[in-house]
Amino acid sequence: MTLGALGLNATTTSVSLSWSASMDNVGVAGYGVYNGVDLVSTTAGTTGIVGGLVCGTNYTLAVDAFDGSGNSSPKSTVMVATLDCPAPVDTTAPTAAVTAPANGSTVTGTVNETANATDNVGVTKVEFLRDGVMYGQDTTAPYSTTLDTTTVTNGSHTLGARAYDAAGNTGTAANLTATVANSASTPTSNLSTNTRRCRKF
Ligand SMILES: [Ca+2]
Ligand SMILES: [Ca+2]
Repeated sequence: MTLGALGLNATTTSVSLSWSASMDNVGVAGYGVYNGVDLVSTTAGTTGIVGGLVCGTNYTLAVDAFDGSGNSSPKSTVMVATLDCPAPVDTTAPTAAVTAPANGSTVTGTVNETANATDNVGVTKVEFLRDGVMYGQDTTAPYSTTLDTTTVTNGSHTLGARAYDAAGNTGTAANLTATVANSASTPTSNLSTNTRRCRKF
């Protein structure tokens, strides 16, 4: 008994095999399908499936024919690789922390808000939040933006940050509190200085 070449079709976890009937068809009782030296299944037909395989891995599969007396043909073997494993899905959220200004600080004019952000794959964006509303963003480390505090009311405000990764996971930093204390008299004092200078001349 002899078998011809094996036809095959691989998925990520299985390989389907097909073969032509043995030339000695009259005496064939069935066929054995092997993964390496291990017999996977026997069949009277001319197709078989080897399942439970690992993606992206090479296997040596084989088929032989046997007759009713326990005689087997030489194995017809084939080397086959299962399909590449799918890319792993990133389910780990980034972490973020605001690094400036200091919690509890008093701020005036234009201030820099900076943040650290990390991710198991990569941070794609950091959004900066004032009182929970995004007011700036940065897509490259180091992460920072500027806040013009003259556009907000004097008093206590929260500053936060939210980091994103490419899979859409987000990590939100703990808010810090800063007190905005812009003085409305600042332009007046400049005028006073100018006035004094004028008097000298
Ligand atoms: Ca991630
Ligand atoms: Ca940056």
